[in-house]
Amino acid sequence: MTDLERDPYPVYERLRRESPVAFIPALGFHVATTKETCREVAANTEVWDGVISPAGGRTFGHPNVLNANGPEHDELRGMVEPSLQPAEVNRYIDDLVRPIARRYVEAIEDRGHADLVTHFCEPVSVRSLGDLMGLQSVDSDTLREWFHKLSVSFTNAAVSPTGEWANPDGFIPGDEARADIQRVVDPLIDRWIVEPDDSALSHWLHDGMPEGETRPREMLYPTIFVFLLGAMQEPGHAMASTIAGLWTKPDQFEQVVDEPKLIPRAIIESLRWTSPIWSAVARINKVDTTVGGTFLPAGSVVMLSYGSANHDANDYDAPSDFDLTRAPVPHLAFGAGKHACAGASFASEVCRIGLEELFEAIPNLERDDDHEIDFWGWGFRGPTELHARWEV
Ligand code: 261
Repeated sequence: MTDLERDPYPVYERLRRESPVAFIPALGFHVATTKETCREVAANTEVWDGVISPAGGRTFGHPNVLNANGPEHDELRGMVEPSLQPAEVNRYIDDLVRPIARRYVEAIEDRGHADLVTHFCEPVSVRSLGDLMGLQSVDSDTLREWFHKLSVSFTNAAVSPTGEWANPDGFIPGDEARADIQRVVDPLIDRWIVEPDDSALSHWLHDGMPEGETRPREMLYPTIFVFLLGAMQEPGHAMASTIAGLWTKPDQFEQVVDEPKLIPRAIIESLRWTSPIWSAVARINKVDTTVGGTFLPAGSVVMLSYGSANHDANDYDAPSDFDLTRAPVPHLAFGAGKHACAGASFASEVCRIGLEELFEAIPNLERDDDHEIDFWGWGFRGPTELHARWEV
């Protein structure tokens, strides 16, 4: 797991060539590694249901939007979708995100240097979603700590040969975050029950419920935890990876800073180049089936390693190069099928507006090459730090 977290690409390059759907003993389940097998498993909802990895289930509990199916999934998906539909996102996103991005740029612009992960990408990401959800009273550092702890727990996937957790203590941070979250969010829910407002969580409680009733909070919490991990962390990863990708091609970086209309293209290429949800969603088959030449008896869990699928040499020339000018072959970073990302538009817009504000305020931003850029993560992936400097 440590090798995969440092750099999953070489192992996966071999898997794509030798065994596109492979059983990984250290995980206790299969991984799908090519574009074709990931797409087939994700999209064929006749055969495949949504499921989460055992470590994911241990972290979030049931029911959550990732592992619910049928009518239960329809309800949870219907609950989270209204505020995330592209037409709705377009209505509010500028007013929501631009002031947040400006505020965090203003906090660093006179300093001449910053780690952009800690001081820009993560805070813009958590504050934008936090305010949408109704968590204005929770400071950004707390939201960052929560996603980090949930992420450690969610990706604590290794099992022993006898099927026990290899590292049971790895779940402690997630347990702490969950307790903390409930302590903070319970009183907010108490208030929203009697005083609904425009926040997403207030709508999660009230929408579609009979007059005078609210959805029980036990129905909401597992999906709240899902959001407080993936939806909080990944727009920040995407923003940071876009900057890191552009820094591998200084001429393209300069071009994008000069022409902000190219930012969406850079984000799309970055989502392919370093997919934030690299290997964190899974499916389980309802009937026996064969995918990528591997026979899978009913009840097999297959992890969709989208970060690998997006480096499939059948679809992309020189897949490990970040290149703004490559033909825009669709990527799988937001998945496919019934469980495709509900927040694709929201996340992309948070990144776009964040980068617009950063490049506009600090057009002479450059990489500080006194610091290495380290990417980390197998379940979720992005740069750990991103040191920049500029003349003030
Ligand atoms: C909102 C999406 O969040 C997740 C997606 C995949 C795995 C874990 C998550 O929290």
